Amino acid sequence: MKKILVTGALGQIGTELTLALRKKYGNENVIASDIRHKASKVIEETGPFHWADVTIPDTLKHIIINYDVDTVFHLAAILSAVGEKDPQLCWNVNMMGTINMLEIGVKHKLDRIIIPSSMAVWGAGVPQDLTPQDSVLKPSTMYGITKVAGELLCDYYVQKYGLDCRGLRYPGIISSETLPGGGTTDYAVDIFYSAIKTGSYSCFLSEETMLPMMYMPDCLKATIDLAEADFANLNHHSDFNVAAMSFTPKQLAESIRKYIPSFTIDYAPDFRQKIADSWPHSIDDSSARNEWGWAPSFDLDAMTKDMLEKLSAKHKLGLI
Ligand code: NAD
Ligand code: AKB
Repeated sequence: MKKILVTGALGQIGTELTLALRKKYGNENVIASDIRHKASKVIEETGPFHWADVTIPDTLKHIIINYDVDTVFHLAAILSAVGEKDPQLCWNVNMMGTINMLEIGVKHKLDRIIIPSSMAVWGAGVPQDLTPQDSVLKPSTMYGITKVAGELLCDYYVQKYGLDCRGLRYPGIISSETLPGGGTTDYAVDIFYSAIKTGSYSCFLSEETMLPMMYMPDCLKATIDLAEADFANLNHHSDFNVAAMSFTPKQLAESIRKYIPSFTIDYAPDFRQKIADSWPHSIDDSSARNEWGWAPSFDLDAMTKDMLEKLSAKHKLGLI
């Protein structure tokens, strides 16, 4: 990994992944790209940023040729809640973006491409507790459908063209730097901003909705560790289950109350409840642990403490 392109680099994960990769591989060696024209100050100040639409392959090829890119982290996507509001957009960005990236990978002989998947690949027909690695994939959302098809496409390109393509099924990601982009697990980020700013939160999922989640430092570690793993040791490629913790909105509120005792929460479930109900409660990630040594560091209370400290500091500075 000498020259790296990150697509969707202004998103929740892309922003922090770009910064982590720049720290590790050198600022000039990590090119950020997104369909949004204006990058955040920190992304623009620390390295190259280019506009690119993943549905238009020439915009990607241009960067790959100019910078002699050998590795791509393909993060541009439309997430579950936005995807249910505009299924065609979700299909177009997620599927065209993925196949364009894979085709470029073959034609430009890229060393490797990392394409995240999601726990949204699951739906009916699997155990919701400790959902296994190799299982029935029958999602009920357009987003989930694109994630299943994306995994299958990656595995096809591995087998047919020998392309090195890897991916992992993230649970809901919680972070303090960039707001999430329109998913069903966004409540678990929003709740912290509300706790700091107003001391109360109205949750769009019901209090007992148990979902797998992961704190951003673990997400970055998982992504970079998988990207750096020896391909020869991997039996799976595009679909590694990864897990860190599972909790309900009620349990998250209780964790926040350990630090802000007056915090209050109420529940007003909306269309996202149905999506959440179709996803696992917890995930079996033993293949990731065995094949590339995955192990998370943050549990619920450790994450809550860190999120509240980071957001309180930003709030005092008037940044949120
Ligand atoms: P996000 O919505 O925060 O960011 C996605 C980025 O893609 C945005 O900055 C957006 O501007 C950009 N984008 C949209 N359409 C584009 C296009 N046509 N061309 C180029 N860029 C475009 O998403 P995220 O949370 O950072 O997710 C990154 C990846 O991780 C996605 O594949 C997502 O499915 C996966 N994932 C995320 C989570 C999570 O909780 N954040 C969980 C599971 C999987
Ligand atoms: C979403 O809620 O859509 C994402 C995901 C789990 O893929 N956070």
